[in-house]
Amino acid sequence: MRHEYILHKFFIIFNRTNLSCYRLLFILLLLISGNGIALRAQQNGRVYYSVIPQPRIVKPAPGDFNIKTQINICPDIRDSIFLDSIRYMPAFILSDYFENIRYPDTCPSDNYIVIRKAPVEDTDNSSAYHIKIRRKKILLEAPNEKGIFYGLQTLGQIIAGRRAINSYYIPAGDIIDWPEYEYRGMMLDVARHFFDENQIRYLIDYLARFKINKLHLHLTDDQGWRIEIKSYPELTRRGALIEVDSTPGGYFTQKQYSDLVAYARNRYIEIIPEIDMPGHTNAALASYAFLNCDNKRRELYSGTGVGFSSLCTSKDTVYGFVNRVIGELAAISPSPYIHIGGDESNATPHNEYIRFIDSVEKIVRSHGKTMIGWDEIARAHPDSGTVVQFWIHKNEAVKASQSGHPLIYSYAPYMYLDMKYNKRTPIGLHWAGYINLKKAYTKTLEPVDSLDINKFIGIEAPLWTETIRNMRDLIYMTFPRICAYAEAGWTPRKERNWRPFRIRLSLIQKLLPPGFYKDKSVPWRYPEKHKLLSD
Ligand code: TNX
Repeated sequence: MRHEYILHKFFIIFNRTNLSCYRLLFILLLLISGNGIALRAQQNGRVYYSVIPQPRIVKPAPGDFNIKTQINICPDIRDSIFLDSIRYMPAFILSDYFENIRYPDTCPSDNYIVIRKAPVEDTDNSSAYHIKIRRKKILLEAPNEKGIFYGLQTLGQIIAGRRAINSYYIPAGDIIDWPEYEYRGMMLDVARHFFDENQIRYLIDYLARFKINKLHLHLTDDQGWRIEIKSYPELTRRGALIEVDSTPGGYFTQKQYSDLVAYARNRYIEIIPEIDMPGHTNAALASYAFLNCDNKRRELYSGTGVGFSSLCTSKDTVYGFVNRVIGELAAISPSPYIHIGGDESNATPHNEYIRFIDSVEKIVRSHGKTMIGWDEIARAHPDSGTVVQFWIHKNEAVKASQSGHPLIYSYAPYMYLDMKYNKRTPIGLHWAGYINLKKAYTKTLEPVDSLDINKFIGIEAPLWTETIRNMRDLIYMTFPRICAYAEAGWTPRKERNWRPFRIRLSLIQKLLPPGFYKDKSVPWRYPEKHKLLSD
């Protein structure tokens, strides 16, 4: 740690001065010490670049790149389809930092970013990128558009961090990066309180900055059905009317849903839809009488209880309903996954539950999708490709991992975004404990009991919205914890380090949405204290 601060201070002084003799001295020092300084910077250099999630490999190099108000972008790409899809990415991601982004026909001799389609050494990961920051240029290489997107997000954070301390220099170096896990998600419950497409777009923009790549939407629950199903119009005509506390609800038309999927996709985020069943279905039971065993429509529900509702799992017509719902959803959702919930079905007899999950799994597969379910589904006999989302039941999760299922880590005591930060948090629940930023950062992906962490395809942080009423609440509970989860999902364990994470977070705090929670463990005034006087 000490080295890190000293090195950081050194760079600040180094960057502040334009005296070339100091620079000469620095280069001399480098030469004398061989790789000494560079290596130390690498070992202790987690704040060398202010990036969240922390990149896998960072190698400092001598010198620095001077950020001016204008930048030249020079794509070095022959593949015209590739070129078309990345041409406007730099402006889209870097426009906050440059008054003027130019695309000159011939590249100038300094102050430019070259973007190149090229493999990244030592990996064939489809999200990989390599950034080389040198005195006169920055080179960004990736084998595909997604890698370029991630590289530009990284570059944006680096610049934001330098700006935060008033520096217009980026220390030179190499960043070679790709994610540890393919699945890095957040879940939003739009059933208890509805969030519309514009609100979700706003959220997506911030999630993309931290390389989150899945957004799971919990579309149905006791309090509301939020997705148009053309075969069953009552589901939204009646089932979407209200939310918790009887405030007006809402839903997505299929068109709105598809537009949202496309918006997310442009930011390399996949939307995964969930229709929760056989429990958590009061909104459906209140819309169609035939879904109930007694053929009586239920009243709409605006409370926050769980475990009281169930589809009538013994009726053939109910399976016909599920088939048409999943069919319509599969048709508008490009994600390979459909989430069927399966949690807290306390009102479904055990044997019926097993039969139901096994049947629904076949239905999902018949529509060409892979099923995801909450960990209770491991009590049934789903296909080994079915994904089990571990939220609380350790035995079920262990059973799932032993029978070869891929798992998603969402363990409630470490990862639930609806858990309060501490006793004084005005909103949220605390049934799984309090989750401050440090716990979110250090505990996520810790083995629980005998669970084999190698079976996990990634992580997902769920935000249940019983007490989350609006965007302000959503931002307050999600940020900055989602940054900790993003890092758990992307950065290899040995590169994850709580103390420098706090400083990186502080340096890029401007990239968080206004209204985020200022967790006491973060030195939020770090940039002010380290602000350079000149530059
Ligand atoms: C448990 S997590 C639930 C949700 C609640 C949440 C509140 C899960 C699969 N089920 O229905 O909203 O707790 O934290």
